[in-house]
Amino acid sequence: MAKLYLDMLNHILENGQDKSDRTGVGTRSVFGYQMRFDLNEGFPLLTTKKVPFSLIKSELLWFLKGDTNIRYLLENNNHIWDEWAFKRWVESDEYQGPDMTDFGLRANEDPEFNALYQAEKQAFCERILNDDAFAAEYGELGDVYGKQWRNWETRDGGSIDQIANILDQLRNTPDSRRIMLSAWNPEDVPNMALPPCHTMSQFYVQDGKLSCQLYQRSGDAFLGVPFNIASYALLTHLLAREVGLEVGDFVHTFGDAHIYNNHFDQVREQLSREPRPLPTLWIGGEGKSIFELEKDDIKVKNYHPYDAIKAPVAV
Ligand code: UFP
Repeated sequence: MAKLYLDMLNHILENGQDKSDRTGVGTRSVFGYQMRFDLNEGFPLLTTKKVPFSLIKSELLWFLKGDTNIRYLLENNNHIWDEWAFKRWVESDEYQGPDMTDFGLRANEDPEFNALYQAEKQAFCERILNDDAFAAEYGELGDVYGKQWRNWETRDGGSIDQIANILDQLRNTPDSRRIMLSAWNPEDVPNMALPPCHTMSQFYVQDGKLSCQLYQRSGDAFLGVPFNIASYALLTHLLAREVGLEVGDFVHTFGDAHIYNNHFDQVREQLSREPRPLPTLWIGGEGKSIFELEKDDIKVKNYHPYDAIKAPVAV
């Protein structure tokens, strides 16, 4: 697995073209790439640097519950979506604190501003946890994955539960070529802070094994992609368990696969490390449905990665 991922980094370094991008950082990029992980060879969590599985797990459980409020994530000590909620707060009329315009860029460039921003964001998170009305208003992210997966709005005012439909198809028509999960809702995209990166996936059953293919429109190969691989591998395991199938392959297909210009040193460090044996996935929670599982019901075992490698996030 690690080899497949390291090959992808190498491929982008060697064949990618320099490309400007929305964030202003600049990337080396290729258009179109694919990896295939056999989920029976171990759980594809990168070993050449430590990837925080607990964040991947609580985020996926949050999606599966159809929850779009960051409060659940904060209760699970997961801060990966904070900035998006914080942005809506500081841009609201109610916000009276210090000027937070362009906080992402400024925090990277100015240590003094960064301290102010971190304090302001921490106060925001505490208020989300402790104030119900505030959380209902400002913890809400709106039309993100959980909404599209479980409550896709229809023209007639109803909603579609794509995950329930997938489970239904896996049980009743496993040969179907229509077992799709879409997060890309063209009507909602213009109003989204971050249009879905994992846009669409398809499920496939052969010989009692469930495989999944993801089309990811945009992949930050160093920071985002290791998360995305583990997240969809976990989703495949959870869906398979729910309907009594084994797991097959996770096929990861990309549109724009890129390495940011300020990640090259980290990528070289990554490439110098020899992969270690993959961990395995344990799922407990006997009798609980996929929608009821909690973070303690899911664990990776025998995960012995190299140290984490820090890199700036492009926002
Ligand atoms: N990104 C990922 N995976 C994710 C996610 C974001 O790689 O799950 F949410 C990266 C891809 C890209 C940036 O570098 O975040 C999103 O920017 P854009 O919308 O311009 O593609």
